[in-house]
Amino acid sequence: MNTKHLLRSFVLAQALTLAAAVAAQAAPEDYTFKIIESDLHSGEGAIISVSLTDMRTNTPVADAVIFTTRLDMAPEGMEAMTTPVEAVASDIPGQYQFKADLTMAGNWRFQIAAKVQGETETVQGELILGVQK
Ligand SMILES: [Cu+2]
Repeated sequence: MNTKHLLRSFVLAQALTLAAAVAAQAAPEDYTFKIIESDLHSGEGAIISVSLTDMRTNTPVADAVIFTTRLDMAPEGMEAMTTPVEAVASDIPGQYQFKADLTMAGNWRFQIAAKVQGETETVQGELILGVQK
């Protein structure tokens, strides 16, 4: 093997390493939000528990920074009917809790946007909460 050949295989190896690194990088689709507590009733101060999971490894994602939430009744044709959402501390890694006044029974849409460590893009979730009387 001459020097030219050696250099060429070195460059190729570098390119392959780079391609592997890019493929291993996380994408927002790798994460999923899910409702934990499904027995929700209308009223003040309802607690909504949500889990965030890395689907590649099926592990909970702790320390995500939730920076936007919106809770409205869009599934019932009442998109303008919103209610404020307050983040509440959670002791369980990968679980996020929120407090809201669910002023009406029916289906609510909960939108979440989060920053996850190591993920440059925003991770977004849209969940439907079935709220009973
Ligand atoms: Cu409503």
